[in-house]
Amino acid sequence: MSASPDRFAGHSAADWQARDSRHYLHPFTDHSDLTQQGARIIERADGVYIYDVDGNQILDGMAGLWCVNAGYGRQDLVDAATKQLQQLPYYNSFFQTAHPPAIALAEKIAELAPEGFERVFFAGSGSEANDTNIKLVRRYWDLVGKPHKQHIISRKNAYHGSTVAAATLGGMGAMHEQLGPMVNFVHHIEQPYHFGLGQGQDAEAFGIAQARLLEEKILELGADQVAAFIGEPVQGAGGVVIPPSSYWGEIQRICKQYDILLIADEVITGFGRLGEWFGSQHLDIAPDLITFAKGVTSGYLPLGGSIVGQRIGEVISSEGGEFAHGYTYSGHPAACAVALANLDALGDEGIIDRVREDTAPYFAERIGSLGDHPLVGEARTIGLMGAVELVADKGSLERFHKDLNVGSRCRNFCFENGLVMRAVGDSMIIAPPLVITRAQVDELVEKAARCLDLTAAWVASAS
Ligand code: PXG
Repeated sequence: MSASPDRFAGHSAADWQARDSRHYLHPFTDHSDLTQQGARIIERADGVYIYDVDGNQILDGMAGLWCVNAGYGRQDLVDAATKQLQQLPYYNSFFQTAHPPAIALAEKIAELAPEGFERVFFAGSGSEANDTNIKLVRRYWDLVGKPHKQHIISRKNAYHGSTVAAATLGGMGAMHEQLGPMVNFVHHIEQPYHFGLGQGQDAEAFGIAQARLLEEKILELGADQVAAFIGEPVQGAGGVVIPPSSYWGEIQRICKQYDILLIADEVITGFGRLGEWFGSQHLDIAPDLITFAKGVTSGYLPLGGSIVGQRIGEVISSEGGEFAHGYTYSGHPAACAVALANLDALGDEGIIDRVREDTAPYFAERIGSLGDHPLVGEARTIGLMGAVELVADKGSLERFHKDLNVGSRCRNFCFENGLVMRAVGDSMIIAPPLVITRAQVDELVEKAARCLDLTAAWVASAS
């Protein structure tokens, strides 16, 4: 084989931007903006830093898209993929076949998951995993003779993915508008967002009240019609909504009382983000299904899936014949091999332990200090997830007018100053790779503070 020239080297940012805007339809992107402004072309990465095609170093405060838990540039993950691609690049698990990487990964995930989770169904993404969950739940209720239990309750601003069913499960208004007539079995209740919805109320009482909205919805629909409740332990894309500590206990009481299955969507909170393998362990949640993706491979290759608890797992695997569901890439061998290497790294190198014992408390203290900034109404964290709420008036906590797009401005200042911080409206979101050090947390917070100053100056000049 002759060595091929590096087809990606030697092109300018302007060249990539022109080719990009001609041919590449991006996810969640306004293409007229893209054509005008040009995409930011990211070329390489190492540790917690990404580098654009002009060589600028940017601290990745979002771990890619909440996924690069073990950090960039890990040769062991690359080696695991290479070795598996050489040995068996693809085979499926349909029709009574299997291969070692998928079997070993299912076993490993069962070992790490909370007690009672013994089985794993693989998908290619979090969206596909949540589609799988809908079918698992349906199948379960059919097999136990309660086929009318079909409705699923979710929450506003939840993010459960982008396929038609997963977007329907999610509670993103802008996505629903483009879906048109919605799949009609999903219902959304308000979220436990204390800063946004519970100002002036005792947080724990607010948590109970928001959980009771589930009970109200179940009673409205009829418990015999409701299959499941789905929730992210901590809502991520919806703005790092950390529920009051009363919330999940009450949700679980309600699920139990009305015999409703509980799905914990751990696509973001799984694999160490909260300092435990799963967010359910950190928040004391006992779900029936756990959705995972992202951090399982630290994003090096695409992989997702559902971890199936005993109640559903025993029925699905012992009754009713074939479960008519699966994806070509369910349990892709290279993705599974990378996941195994990644989980070894997260565990054996003490990365998750360090989050729990050291970096998360430090992150809480340092991000918390941004709460003193005149533009900030609240700065909150859990594990290595954080949100900084931008407000027009620090005294009354009044928000900015939506059309000012203050959050997007702040995000742009961040990018220009070497930091990725995402904007959800006017909530600035942070979720760095789990390997971030204290010194890098300092760097992140210093850059964020500078960008808050720049944003405040821009607001003053705009008003
Ligand atoms: N569940 C949760 C909780 C997620 O955060 C998905 C499911 C879907 O996963 P896939 O692999 O199908 O994308 C996600 C994905 C953002 C953002 O802007 C968040 C996600 C994806 C894209 C953007 O915060 N989360």
